[in-house]
Parts: sequence; structure tokens; C-alpha cells
Amino acid sequence: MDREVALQTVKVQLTDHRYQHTIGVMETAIVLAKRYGVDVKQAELAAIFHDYAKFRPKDEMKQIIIDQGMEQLLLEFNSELWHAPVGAFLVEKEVGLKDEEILAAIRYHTSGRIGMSLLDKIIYLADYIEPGRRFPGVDEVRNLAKDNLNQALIQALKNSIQFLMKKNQPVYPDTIYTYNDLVKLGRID
Ligand code: DGI
Ligand code: FE
Ligand code: FE
Repeated sequence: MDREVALQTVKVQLTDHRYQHTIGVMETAIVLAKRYGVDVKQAELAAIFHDYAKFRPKDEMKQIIIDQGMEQLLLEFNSELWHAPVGAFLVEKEVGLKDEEILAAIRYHTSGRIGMSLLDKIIYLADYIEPGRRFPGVDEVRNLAKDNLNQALIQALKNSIQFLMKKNQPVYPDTIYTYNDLVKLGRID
């Protein structure tokens, strides 16, 4: 799918602010894809559609999670987590995009997953470090992303988990599993 067609398709689903974020994620994902040898077209499309379902009503997302037999545990956690798997479903159904690797990167862009693909990692990180993001610790992750994708990801996950814990919020298990998976990967023993 052509970039301009994809952008027009997603623009009507989003607020202006979220569309600008999407452009930032796309540009960042392309830089990371070139740096780490990932297909640039896949990174571009996954980035463009990653927040496709962000503004769907909660009731609609909940029904999709139930009807499609998605992980029901999602329903017990923050509804902010829902737009990722629901987005992957809707991008296939409504946009007709069928590339499973792109759909997986969309599906796991909020929670992460054990065994993240390079494309998953690039979308997760691009979402976290795109130029519009301003929060404590983001510059450290931006710098790490220049030469160590896994270290950057570990730092981003650590920040997110700490952020949730500081607010006494529950942490979705997959986010912790992803963190553990990557930390174990880096161990020598
Ligand atoms: O959709 P975006 O705002 O661009 O970013 P995102 O898809 O990474 O969504 C992150 C939001 O999800 C953020 O407000 C924190 C919230 N959240 C709630 N519980 C969890 C969580 N994020 C993660 N990774 N894990 C959680 O358990
Ligand atoms: Fe998102
Ligand atoms: Fe996003």
C-alpha cells in the first residue's frame, strides 16, 4: 500500500494531535528500520497504522476482544491496552492489510510480547521516542536506540513499568514478561 493512501486512511480515524504523533512514529520507524536492517516498507506501514483503533469507543473494543476470542485478561487491565490488539484486527478487516508481521507489530505495540520480532521492537521504540514525546527518560532511550535496540527497549519497558508502579497502577503481565525476556537475553550465564 502506498504511503499517501495509508496516511489518508488513518487520518480520518485520529485527532490532529494523534495524527502528528503517527507521522513522528513513521519517520522514526523508518530511521530505525534502516539502521537495524528491517524492511522499510513494513516499518512504515506498521507505524502508520499502529494507533488505528485509538479512538474507538471502549464498548466496541471490548466486544471485539470478546467476539474474536482475544486474551480476555486484557479486560481486567487498563483499557489503554486494548487499542493495540483491536487495531491489528481492524486494520486487517477494514483496511485489508494482511501482512502478519505488520499486524503483529500493531498487536503488540503497547504491551510487548515474549520473543518480539525486530519489526515489533522498532514499532514499540518508535512509538516511545518519536520527536513529539517529551517525558523524563526519553532522551536516554533515544540515545540507546542509536546503537543498541535491545538496551533501548529494556530501558523503555523499565521506565513504563516504574511509571505505572509509581502511580499504583497494575502492570499487564506481558509487559513484565517482555522485560524479563529481554533482560535474560542479555545475560552471559
Ligand atoms: O497509544 P500511545 O499513547 O501512542 O502509546 P501506547 O500504545 O504505548 O499506550 C501506552 C498507554 O498504555 C500508556 O498510557 C500507559 C498505558 N498502560 C496501562 N497499563 C499498561 C500500559 N502500558 C503498558 N506497556 N503496560 C501496561 O500494563
Ligand atoms: Fe498506541
Ligand atoms: Fe502511538
